[in-house]
Order: sequence, then C-alpha cells, then structure tokens
Amino acid sequence: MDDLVWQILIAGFAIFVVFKISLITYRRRAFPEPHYKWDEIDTGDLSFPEGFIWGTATAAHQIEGNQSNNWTDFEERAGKERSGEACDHWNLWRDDFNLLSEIGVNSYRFSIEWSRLEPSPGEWNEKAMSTYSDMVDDLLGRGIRPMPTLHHFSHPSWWEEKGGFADERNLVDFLSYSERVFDALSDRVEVWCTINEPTVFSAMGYTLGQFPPGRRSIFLTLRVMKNMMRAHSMVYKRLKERAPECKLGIAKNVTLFDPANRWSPIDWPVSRLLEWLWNGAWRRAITRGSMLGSRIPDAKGSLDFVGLNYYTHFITGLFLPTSTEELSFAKRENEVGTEFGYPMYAEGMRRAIDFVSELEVPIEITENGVADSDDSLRPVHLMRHLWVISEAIKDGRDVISYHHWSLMDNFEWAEGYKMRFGLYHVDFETQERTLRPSGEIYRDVIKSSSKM
Ligand code: IFM
Repeated sequence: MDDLVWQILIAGFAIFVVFKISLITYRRRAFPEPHYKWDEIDTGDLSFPEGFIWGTATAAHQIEGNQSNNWTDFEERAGKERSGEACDHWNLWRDDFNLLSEIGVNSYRFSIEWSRLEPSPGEWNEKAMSTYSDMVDDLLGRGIRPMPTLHHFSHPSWWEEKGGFADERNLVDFLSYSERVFDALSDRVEVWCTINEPTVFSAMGYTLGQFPPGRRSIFLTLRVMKNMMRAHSMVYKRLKERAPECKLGIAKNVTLFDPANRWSPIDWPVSRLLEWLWNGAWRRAITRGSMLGSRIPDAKGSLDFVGLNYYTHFITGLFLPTSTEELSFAKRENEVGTEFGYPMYAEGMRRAIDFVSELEVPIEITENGVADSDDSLRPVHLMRHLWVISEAIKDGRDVISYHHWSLMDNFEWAEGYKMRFGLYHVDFETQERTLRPSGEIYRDVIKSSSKM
C-alpha cells in the first residue's frame, strides 16, 4: 500500500481516538464562532494607545529577486511560476523604503535571505551582509524600527540537500547563520523574529507537497514541526545570551478551524484535531516545553513577544484535502471569499489574539492582509481587522503593533504572482509601484492615530 494511504489510515485512527475523547467533553464545550453584525459597526471608530507601532511586512524571497535557494530549485523542479526578478528590491530597496515613509509606518518587518549570506557551507558573503546592514541604517534614519526574520520559508540549496529542518543534526547550521546575522546587526536591531509560520512551512512542504521539498508524509511533517521548534529554542537561547536586551519571537500563523456543522459528531472532532495540531501543540511547546510527545525543554518561555499572523478560519469536515488542488475553501453564508479562496473572517482576529494572549507576552501582529488585485475588498478587510484589534486592546489585550501584509505585491509562493497582497500595486514589467486606495486608508489611519 502507498505510504500516504498508511498515513491516512493512522491519521484516521487518531481522529477516531480524538473523536471519542471529544464526545466526553462535547456537551461542556462551547463552539465559539462569533459573527458580528458588521452593518451595525462603525469600523472607523478606532482607538489605539499612544506608542502603538504601525508597520508593513515583506519577505526576502518574495521581493528581492534573483535568488538561488531551495525555492528557486523547487520552482524549476515542480514546474511552478518562477520568482525571477520579483520586485527587484535588492536593487530598489532605497526607493522602496521611501514607500514606507510615504505611508508613515514606524516599523518594517522583512526577512534575511540566508542563501545570499552563505551561498555554500561556511562561505560568507560580506557584501550581502553589508547591504542588510545598510538597510537597517536607512530604516533607523527614517525613524522606522527594523524587524528582521531569520527564516521566512527560504534557505540555501545546500542546506535543503542535507535535509533542512527534517534532520535535527542540521539545526547547528541554522544556529550559526543566525548568530552571524545577529552579531552584524544586533547593535542596532532590537526586535527579531526567528522563524516565520513554522506550521505552514511544515504542512505545505511535507504534507501537501506545495512548498519545497514537495514531500507528502505526515511523519516527516511532525518531525519538521518539532525540529523547527527546537531550532527556534536554540536560537532564542543563544542570542539572548549574547544580547539579553534584544527581543525575540516567532511569527506564528494562527489559523482557526471550525466545524462545517457544529453538531456533527465528525466535523467537530476533526476541527479540534486540526486546531490542536496547528495551534495547540505549538502553544503547549512554549508553555510546557514539550511538543507532540517530545520534550523540548528550551522551548518553554522562549518568547519575548509573540508574532501573530492572522488571515482566516478553515471550515472543516470529514473530507480532508491531501493536496492543494483538493483544497476547496468553504464559507459561511454571510462570508465573503477572498481571491485566495478562503473567507474574510475578521472576527477570527479576536479569537487568535485571545489564543496567543495566554502566552502572557506582548503581541505583535506580524502579518494580516488579503489578496485582492483590484483593491475592492482590502479597504473593508483592513478596517474590520483594525477595528477588532482596537476593541481587543480596549478589553485589555496586550497588542503592541500591526504589520500589514504586504507593503507591495510580490511573489506569493506556490500561487506565483497572481495573488496580489500589496498596499502598493507593482507593475512587474516596469517595476513601477502605485499606492492603492487601501494604502491611502492605512496611511490616514496611521496619521490620525498618532494624533490620538
Ligand atoms: O505571503 C505570505 C507570507 O509569506 C507568509 N504569510 C502569509 C502570506 C500571504 O499568504
């Protein structure tokens, strides 16, 4: 029998066990899936505390252009759209930083491309490092806080060939790269994200096969999830030893899983299982130092802040997709679909904030945004999410920043260039950037909130 079939049978058994346990608590558990009456809400009624941090976010492989890494290999091997020149940001970064100033943000989340810095094992490209250092100086000169991410889905091909995060022995390479970057920039950079969206990376690369290395194995997925947590913990511990005043966190994609039919004895445990694997196991690692049956003691308390990436909720039932082609995003009757296919569900931002609040560290919203090429949905999407955040803060949640994904249209991984997430439209022929109406709205919100 095909390996995947075995894995699905084992997963089926696991679902059955969770189902049994779930039944016991079934009556006692609530089904929190609020839907607000948006027509009755004035989303312009925002109040953000003094000092609230406003930002945008990008990632190296998605904007810099002309990379040579695990992703470019995969684009070729899997016949995906090529990232190519992307936004040519490696050459145009000064102009792009003008765009940040134009919107008025005071924080910029970006990622460092490991494959540029260490194109082959132990060979360091100092010129590339000094470009990142110049970027940091330029941002600081504009009064913009640099927030680098050390791993945002891409890494050197040589590291992928060694097995990347699938092999625990490789984590030392990630640690030494991280130390190198930290040593070069931590005299000026205070806030760092270690890893972006570990669960997305694991699931897309090792279950659905839509990210490199294109594997389809549940066992490997779980191993990668644990190794990414180990990698984060190692980096956290080492970098804090070097500069205790720096703040380090993970950017965690909190996707919510809601049962298609909340009274179905199947949909409910399935959604609970997915929610546990996606969110719960990760949070437990941070609170308890153990993940999916493995002890990771250094994970416990390894966050100075939690980075929250929030996009949507998935409505789940018995049928679980085994590839992205099979992904069909269900929507509630009252929900609008985004171009990506999943629904706009701003209410979920509050649930995600409440979920990470239990970690008892400040919350930085490290990503939130929508693919919307004609900018017809983004204005509403932006305002609803900001309103939800503003209300959460009023209710005492410690949210200290908001970074919109993304500054400009860019290479959306397996989806290529058709998904446009930018506050700026990018003409990929001419590299011209144009502020969208939603970008103007964001600029105005930032401006008026600084007067509050
Ligand atoms: O573009 C991605 C980003 O790289 C990670 N978070 C989600 C974004 C939109 O899909």
